[in-house]
Amino acid sequence: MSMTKLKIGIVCYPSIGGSGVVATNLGLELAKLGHLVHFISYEEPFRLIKKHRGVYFHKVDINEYSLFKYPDYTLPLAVCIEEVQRKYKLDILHVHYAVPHATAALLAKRIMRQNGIEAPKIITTLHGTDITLLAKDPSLFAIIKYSVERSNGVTAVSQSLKNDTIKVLKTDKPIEVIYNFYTPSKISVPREKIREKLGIKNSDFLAIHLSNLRPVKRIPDLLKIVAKMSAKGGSAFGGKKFPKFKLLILAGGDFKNYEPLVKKLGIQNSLIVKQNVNDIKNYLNAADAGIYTSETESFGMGILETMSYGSPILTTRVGGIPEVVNEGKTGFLLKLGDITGFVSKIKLLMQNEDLRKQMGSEAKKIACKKFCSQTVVKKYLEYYRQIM
Ligand code: GMT
Repeated sequence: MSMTKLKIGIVCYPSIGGSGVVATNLGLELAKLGHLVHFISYEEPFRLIKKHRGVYFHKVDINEYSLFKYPDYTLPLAVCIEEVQRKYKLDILHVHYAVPHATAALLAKRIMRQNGIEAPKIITTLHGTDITLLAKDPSLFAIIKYSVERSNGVTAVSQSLKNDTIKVLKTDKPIEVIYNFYTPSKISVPREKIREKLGIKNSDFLAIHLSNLRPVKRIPDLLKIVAKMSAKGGSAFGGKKFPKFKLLILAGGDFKNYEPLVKKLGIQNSLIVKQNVNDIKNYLNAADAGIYTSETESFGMGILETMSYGSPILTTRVGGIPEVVNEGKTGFLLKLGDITGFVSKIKLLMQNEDLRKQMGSEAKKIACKKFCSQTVVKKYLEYYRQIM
């Protein structure tokens, strides 16, 4: 692969959703390889706080003109993209999440043509709900279809999402599948310390869930699983001398809407909720298994992050999840809403320490091989050159 250094623009949501995490980490990895990376968004992506060589940030200024009920983002984003292009002559503009990023990029390209500026190649990466939710909305369908089809290149984060896109957009646009990636970082607080801090005995079973708590994650299902696991005196084994079950939720959103259900189910003693934790890695490393009950998920970054620290995964067989979790090898895939199915698999892992350990190390191996930055960043670079 030729090593000419590229000038790459990255447009993404700076929020702590998976697409923002993937886009930011991709940019940082590209900069480490010597490419110049220009992030364009309304806020600095949260992992960019420390400065990195070859990484630049361009803030989109939004006009809060009082006449508008909703301040527009697409238009100022298009203007910002054109300004960046005029100054830095990007080779590639890689937008993450089609709405409204792909449309703003195409608008910017029209302004560039008007001003006699050579445009970058536009690559749109689909992340999930841009297709599975938003493109199904009649008020957005036509502009999403247009923007995806007019991009120079399109990628999807799973084969499942590629299939959804072809079906929902009724398109024959070529779509490249390039998975998400995650690079685990060094543990700074040992497992025992974290468990002690959480009041978890080493013999107890600590399940973990990491997400932005949006409705699609089906948190109520998660809480019903906890209720079944903590029936009969704190253990699902009739209170006999068995490990206690606890669930730790690392919340990237507000948990308070779920408090009434926690009270109703009486699971306060089996649940720990921590909001906006910074050192997620230390908590993932202290867990025994991950539980994810999503209704739909094009990939599931929380699942991959949990696997990366050696936990098997109990999750739903939806969307792209079966491409991330291997049934029986790195976790178990249950039917959506099958609470008892989840409970029986958790019990299985609680009673088989060796099985849990073996599945956990398999999960870590797959996470580091199939979804590591080296593999994925290389694929994106090959794709950039193919499109150029
Ligand atoms: O659509 C969302 O929920 C937001 C989006 C995001 O920005 O986190 O999540 C999607 O993109 C992630 C990164 O590619 C995927 O891991 C998530 O599975 C996907 N969410 C859904 O498909 C529901």
